[in-house]
Amino acid sequence: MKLYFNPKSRAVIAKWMLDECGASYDIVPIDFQKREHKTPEFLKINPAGKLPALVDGDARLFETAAIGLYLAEKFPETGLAPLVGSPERGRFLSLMVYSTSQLEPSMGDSLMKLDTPRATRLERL
Ligand SMILES: N[C@@H](CCC(=O)N[C@@H](CS)C(=O)NCC(=O)O)C(=O)O
Repeated sequence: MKLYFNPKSRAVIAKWMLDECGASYDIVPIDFQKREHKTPEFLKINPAGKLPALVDGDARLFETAAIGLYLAEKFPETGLAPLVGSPERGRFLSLMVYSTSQLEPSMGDSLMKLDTPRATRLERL
């Protein structure tokens, strides 16, 4: 596998997941200043031109949550994801998607001192 990586990016999350899985992978350093994430070659992997991105044979992945889900399924022996069809699976999938669709934007709002609409908050995880 190849992880397209910059240490000042969400790619650290994907790297953490690869390490948790004990996966064998190579790091492809991406220099944001040189806009290496906007080259035609990289855009074939992630058309959004963002990190992280992971290549595994013919599989090309982007979005942190998608990479986490993919790796959890690729390495079932780690027990990082509840089995497909198990009752815990629904909560696992919900929280994986929530992490980047709701939680992260709210954190961004907070950092930028913007008010987060109450409807996007989970009162109890
Ligand atoms: N929702 C995406 C967000 C990806 C993202 O915004 N990545 C940032 C780094 S943390 C990036 O590549 N920014 C460079 C740019 O947008 O040009 C994910 O979770 O993978």
